[in-house]
Amino acid sequence: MAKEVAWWKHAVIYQIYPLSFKDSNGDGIGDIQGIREKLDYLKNLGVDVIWLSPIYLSPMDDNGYDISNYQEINPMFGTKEDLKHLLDEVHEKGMKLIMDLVINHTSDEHPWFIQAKSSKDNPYRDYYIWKDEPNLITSVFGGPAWTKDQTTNQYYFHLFSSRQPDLNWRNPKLRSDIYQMINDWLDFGIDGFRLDVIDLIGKDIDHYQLSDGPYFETYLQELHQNCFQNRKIMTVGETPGLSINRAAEISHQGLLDMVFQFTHIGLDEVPNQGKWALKALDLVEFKHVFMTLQKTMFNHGWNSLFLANHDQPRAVSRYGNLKYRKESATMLATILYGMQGTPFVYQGEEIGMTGVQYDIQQYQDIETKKIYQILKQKGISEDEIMRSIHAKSRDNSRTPFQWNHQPHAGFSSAKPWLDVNPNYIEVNAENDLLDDFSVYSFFKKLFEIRKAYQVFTDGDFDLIQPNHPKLFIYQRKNVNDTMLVIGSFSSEPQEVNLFISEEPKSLLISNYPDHAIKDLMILPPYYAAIIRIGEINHANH
Ligand code: TEU
Ligand code: CA
Repeated sequence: MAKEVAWWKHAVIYQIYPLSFKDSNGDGIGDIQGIREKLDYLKNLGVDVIWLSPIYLSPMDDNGYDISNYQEINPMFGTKEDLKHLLDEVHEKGMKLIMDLVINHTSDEHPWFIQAKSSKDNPYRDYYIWKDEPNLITSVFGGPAWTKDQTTNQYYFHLFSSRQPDLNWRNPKLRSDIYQMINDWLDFGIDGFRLDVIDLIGKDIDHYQLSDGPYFETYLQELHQNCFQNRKIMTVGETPGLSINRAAEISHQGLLDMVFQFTHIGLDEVPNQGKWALKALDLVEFKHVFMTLQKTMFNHGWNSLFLANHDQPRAVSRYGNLKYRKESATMLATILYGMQGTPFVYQGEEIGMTGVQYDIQQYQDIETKKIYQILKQKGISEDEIMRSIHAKSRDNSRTPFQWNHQPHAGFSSAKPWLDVNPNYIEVNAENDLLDDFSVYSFFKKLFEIRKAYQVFTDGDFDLIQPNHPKLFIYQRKNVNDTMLVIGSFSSEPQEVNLFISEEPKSLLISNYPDHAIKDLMILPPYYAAIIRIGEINHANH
C-alpha cells in the first residue's frame, strides 16, 4: 500500500503580513476584513495555506512579535469574530490558515511580566529570566540583552527589544500555560502554526548556548506531545540558529513538520559581522548551500522553500536585477520552487514587488531605527549606513501591498502606516492579473506544474555544472520523470550545453517562452525554464 504523503508536503503557503496587506476601514493599517476581501486572489494563485504574521493584542513595539495577550486579537486588525469568519471562509474555499506563535518572549505589557516585575517573590517572577549581574550576551537588534528593572533592582533577559522579555522555559508552570493557550487556538479551528524563533526555547544563558540549547529537544518533544500529535495540523519552526543537519533531524523526527533553515540567508553578509556588513553574493556558494539542503533532507526531514519574508529584503532586489525585474523575479521562483520542500510565498513576491530606498525618517522598523543610531555612534558614514539600510532593512518587504495604480496603491483610502513604494503605478496586482506573461501568471503556472508532476515532491536533486558562476541548473528525477530546472543569474547572455540530444524534451515553462530549446543555447538575461526530458520512457514504468 502506498504510504500517505502528509498534506503539507504538497501545499503552497502564502505569508500575509497583516499590517501591510489590505486596509478595509481607511485607517492606513491592514486588517482581517481586508484579508477576507482578497481570498479569491490567493485561491486563484494556487495558494493552499495562509500564514498570518501575529495579530494578537500587542503594543506593536516589534509589529506584533511582542504579544501582550495571546487570547485576544489586536483591535487594529479586527475582532476574534472577524477571525472566525476569515477562518470559515478560508475553509470553504478549500484552503487552510496557520497563525504565528511567539513563545520565546512576550511583550513587557503582558500581565505575566507586569506581575513578574512587581516583586521578587511574585508567583510570576519565575516566568522570566532575572539576574543580579548581566553577562555579555547582546540583543539581536543591537545593544545588551539585559535591562535593569528599577523596582526590584535585577536585570531581565531579552534577546530582542527591551520590550520583549524572554520567557523562562525552565519553569514547568509557564510551559503548561503555553500548551493550554496553544490547544485553545487549535480547538478554535486553526490549522497549525509558524513558531517564531523556536530554536531559542532550550537556551542555557550561563553557558552562552542560545539556539539549539541543551533543553531544546526535550521541550519540543513536550510541546509536540501536549499540543501537536494526533491533530491534522502543520507546524513550521523559525530556527535561524539551527544547522542544516539539525534542521533535518528535527523535521525527520516530526517534532516540527518543517523548519526555516537560514544558511542561504547569510551568504550576502561578511561572515560573523552581522546582516549590515554587506558582501556580494557568490552564486557558487549559494548553489552549494541549496544542494546541501536538498541532499541532506532527501528522505530525511523536509525543507521549507523561501527566499523572503517580513524580516528579509525583497528577493528580486536582493538576488535579481531591477533592470530585468520580471525576468529575475520569475527566474528566482523557478529555481526555488523547482526544489524539494514546501513552497513559501511572501506577500507581493508573486507580483515582483521590490525593495525601497527611503530617507531614515521614513523607516518604521524598530531594528532599522536602532541600528542607525548604533552605527552613527560608531562613526560610520551616513552613506555607508544608508547603503546597508537600503539593502537590508526589514521595511523593504513591509511596504503596503500594491493592489493597483490608485492613490496609496489601492492598499488603503488613507495614508498608510509605512510609505508605499513609489513604483506602484507600474508594479501592482491589477496589472499582473490582466497579463498572461506577468510575474503573477508565471507563479500560478509554476504551482500548477509543481502539482501536476510528482517528481517535484519526491524526485532527487543534482546540480549540473555546480561551479558555473552565473547559471543555476539542476535536475530532479524519480522513476517516472526527469526535469531540468534552469536559471540564469546574469544580465549578460550565457552559453550553455545541455547535452540532452538523445532524449525527447518538452518545455514546461519559461520566462522567454519563444526561446527554442536546443542542446547548445544562448540564454538571455535572467532566463528561466523547466524542461521535461525522457518522458517517452514513461510507459515502461
Ligand atoms: O525573527 C527572528 C530572527 O532572529 C531574525 O529573523 C531577526 O528578526 C532578523 O534577522 C533581524 O534582522 C523573528 C520574527 O520573524 C521577527 O519579525 C521578530 O522581530 C523576532 O523574531 C522577534 O520576535
Ligand atoms: Ca484598517
